[in-house]
Amino acid sequence: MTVADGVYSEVDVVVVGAGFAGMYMLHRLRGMGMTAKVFEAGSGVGGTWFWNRYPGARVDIQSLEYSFSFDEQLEREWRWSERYAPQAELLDYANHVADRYDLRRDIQLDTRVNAAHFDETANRWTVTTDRGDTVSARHVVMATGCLSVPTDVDFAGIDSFKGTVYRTSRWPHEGVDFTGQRVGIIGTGSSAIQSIPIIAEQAKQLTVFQRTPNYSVPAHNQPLAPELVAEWDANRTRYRAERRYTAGGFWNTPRDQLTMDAGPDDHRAEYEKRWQVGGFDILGAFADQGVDPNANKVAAEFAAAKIRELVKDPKVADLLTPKDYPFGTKRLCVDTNYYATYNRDNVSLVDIKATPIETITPTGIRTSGGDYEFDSIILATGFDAMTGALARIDIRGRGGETLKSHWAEGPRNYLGLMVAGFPNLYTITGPGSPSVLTNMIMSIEQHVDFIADTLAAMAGRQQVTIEPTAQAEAEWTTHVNELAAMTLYPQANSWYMGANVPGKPRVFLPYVGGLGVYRLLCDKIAADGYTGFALG
Ligand code: N01
Repeated sequence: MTVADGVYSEVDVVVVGAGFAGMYMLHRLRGMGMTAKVFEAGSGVGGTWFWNRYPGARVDIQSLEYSFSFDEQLEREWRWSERYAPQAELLDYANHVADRYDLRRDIQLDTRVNAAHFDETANRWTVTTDRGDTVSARHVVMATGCLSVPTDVDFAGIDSFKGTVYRTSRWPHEGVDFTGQRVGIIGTGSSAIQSIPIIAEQAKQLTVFQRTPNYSVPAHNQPLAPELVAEWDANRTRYRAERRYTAGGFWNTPRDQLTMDAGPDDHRAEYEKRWQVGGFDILGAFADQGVDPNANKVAAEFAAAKIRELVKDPKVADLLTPKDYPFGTKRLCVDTNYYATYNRDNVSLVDIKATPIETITPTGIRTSGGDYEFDSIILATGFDAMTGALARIDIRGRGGETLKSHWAEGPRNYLGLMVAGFPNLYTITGPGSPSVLTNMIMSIEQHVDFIADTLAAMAGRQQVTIEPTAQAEAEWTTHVNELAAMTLYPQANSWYMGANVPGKPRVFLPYVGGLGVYRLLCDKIAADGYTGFALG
């Protein structure tokens, strides 16, 4: 191997990304006495919570659960302030974890991994970065995040705009004060839905450009009551153990009852109860709402009635009501005052499905319906989800095959974790794993523990490579797709389906079987000597 202009080094494992996944991976590897190097593109740790600093950014899983569970001591010493932690607190938590476990000395910030090539003779990966590093590693763990690469939206004329263009996922660290400004925001996904109510309170005028409305439920966010925290502390071990075997890895109360076995009054009462609880609990009201179109309509009609109740102008309420995809098949948004914000005099909604954006002008946005003038434009236009970050690294496995070509028709892998022909390469919360349908931190812990335990098992048997068989990969990929096809998810043009990125294969990306089922399967595979994997 030739060393060009970088520093050449050798480690057991390279980890790409220093979000929660990369940090916990490093911690586990250290505990096993393995050497590891973490590369992180950002100038700080925290991943999602490092980048997404837009006003109102906060987690949509309750903070008590959206945190590491691997260390009782860490759980005891960290205190959350709100039911749903705001971004700044989550970033503090990430930094606390980095300091508490002395992780920083193995994390190289401001460094993007460009390539990872497998050398079949040495059974090692060569990883190169944009800073000129070249590292040889036995294993590579991609902890690159599911929603880390913004989509390449390319509005004509954007460079001509004389004001400032912001992106929710690349928000200035010093924050932005919109006081007195005319602001336009493009997009109405979770990022927009969280930021619109806050920006509306600052701006002179806020105009929302909506292509597709989203369903959103209230967060009912509030300071964490000391009694609730005490109750959590007293029962935490049991709660954590139970959640590990639930579908989502977080608190919710799914029921077995079918929609059509209940009457309209029961439907309303059940959905209302869950609307008042807030968050994702509404997805568990009836067992069939995610699979039966008629059952789903009941949920959709309840949500539409709520929008009509909350938004005074019936035309705006109608525009804000989704009509062409089932309830819950795009990621449900969790908001604070989103719908009520449209009752403000300084907020207006533009339907860009009816009057598409034609160009950005020096002074604002031109749609087919007219011109709008702005001081600032915000792009809340989403991410190239789940495969985007991996596609941007030149990953080459056996025979020089690129991951990009292996996944040309959509991701193929085993357990969402490893790819045939790419030995010792692991994708934490990769496509085909429960990932984004779950409490991400709980899924991250499960994947990291599986990887760490696998490496320990291999070391015990003097094995140096592991990779899935082509057959196991084909069967898992079929299973992931078949399960998704049993649900209503594929009916939405969502980022779950890759539908938000032109040219991306239309495949349902996460595994819908649930984290608990998935965990049992992984445990069994390991206990049976790594069924479906070839070890050498
Ligand atoms: O992105 P999105 P997001 N012209 O893809 C529109 C997580 N998250 O950043 O639907 C005009 O949901 C697009 O319109 P359409 C969460 O998992 C969590 O908001 O394609 N419009 C859509 O309205 C979430 O699901 C939290 O028709 C364009 C919007 O932009 C995921 O991240 C907070 C356009 C993009 O919505 C992504 O959310 C934030 C174009 N060319 C994010 N391109 C929490 O609550 C796109 N759009 C924890």
